[in-house]
Amino acid sequence: MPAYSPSALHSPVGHTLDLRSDTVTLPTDAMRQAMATALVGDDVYGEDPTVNRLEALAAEMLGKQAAVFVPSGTMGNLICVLSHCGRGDEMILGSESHILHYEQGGSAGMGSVHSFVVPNQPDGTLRLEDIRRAIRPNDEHDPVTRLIAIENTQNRCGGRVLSAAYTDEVGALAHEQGIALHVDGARLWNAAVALGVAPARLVAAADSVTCCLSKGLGAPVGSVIAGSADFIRRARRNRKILGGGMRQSGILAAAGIVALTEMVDRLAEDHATAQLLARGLATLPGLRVNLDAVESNMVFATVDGEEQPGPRFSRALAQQGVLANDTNERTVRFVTNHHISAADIEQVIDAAAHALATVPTH
Ligand code: TLP
Repeated sequence: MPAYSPSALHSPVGHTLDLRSDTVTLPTDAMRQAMATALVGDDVYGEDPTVNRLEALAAEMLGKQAAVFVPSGTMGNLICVLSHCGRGDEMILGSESHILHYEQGGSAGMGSVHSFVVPNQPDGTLRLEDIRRAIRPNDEHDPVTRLIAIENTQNRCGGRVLSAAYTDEVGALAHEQGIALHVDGARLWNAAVALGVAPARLVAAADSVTCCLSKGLGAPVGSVIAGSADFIRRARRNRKILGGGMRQSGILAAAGIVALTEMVDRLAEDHATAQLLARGLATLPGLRVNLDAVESNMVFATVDGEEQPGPRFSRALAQQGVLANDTNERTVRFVTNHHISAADIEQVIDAAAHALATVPTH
């Protein structure tokens, strides 16, 4: 059994398959090896050679002048918002965005940044006309629009992939008004693999991007922010004030380098298992899956039935040794990852068939 196997998880039926998120992925043997032997120094002094190497690699892959290593995607997004906006400034963001739903309102709480929410379309985009309407005129009643934030892949819309052309259009609209564009690219690598496009191309129009190393890429900790050299200088200051200035963090960055050099291409396998899973779940009476919406490593299934069918279904799945998160009273999210093989998918579908039998349908 390899050291990184998720065998610590046991269920009443034996080996647990964890599809709650790709955040559950454990570091590979190559990562542990790289961590054990990493050259390190004090990164607050800029003296950790491994962090410096990771930042240079990330900047190059993302086509930006500079990058900074941060502890998490949440801190990365917050640092970017703080680095673009001042108190009372406004950010335009999507109704299904991670920044809106899952970051404790940190941009307001920590930065006094106001949010103007526009609806995410089912394909994960924000309509350009909605963005245009949301941009404030130069009127002393209004806050100042400083930032537009989009998400690629778009998590709550189903892991939807935004094209480079769309991002270019949002960037052009932002820049013609003197507004910055931020991409929450927690899973930008998935989008790049799904489209067969370089990550740098996907964020060519962005002024900043946050990308996670500890989701599908499997690193234990960390995200990177990339942008212009001047932006990254501001981001470093904001990382420090948030307590994210780390010392011998090359230990962590070493795993991040393995993530970026060895783990990106294999995301195609997660996308293939998501397709298998989606097609299998769609055959089960009582579950609905929009197959056209499955573009990366996420599958959202809507559960028919009464009395909170989503949470009931996910609880029953857990009894069958399959973990998945209900995202509302009817919907359950499955995220494929490098611990879930094509062969495991049969077990997941089997467990789903059994779990559905427990959901009341009167
Ligand atoms: N997403 C997590 C949960 O927080 C919901 C998940 O399991 O999907 N941006 C996006 C689009 C994300 O999906 C996430 C994590 C983050 C940012 C935050 O990353 P971390 O967890 O590193 O703070």
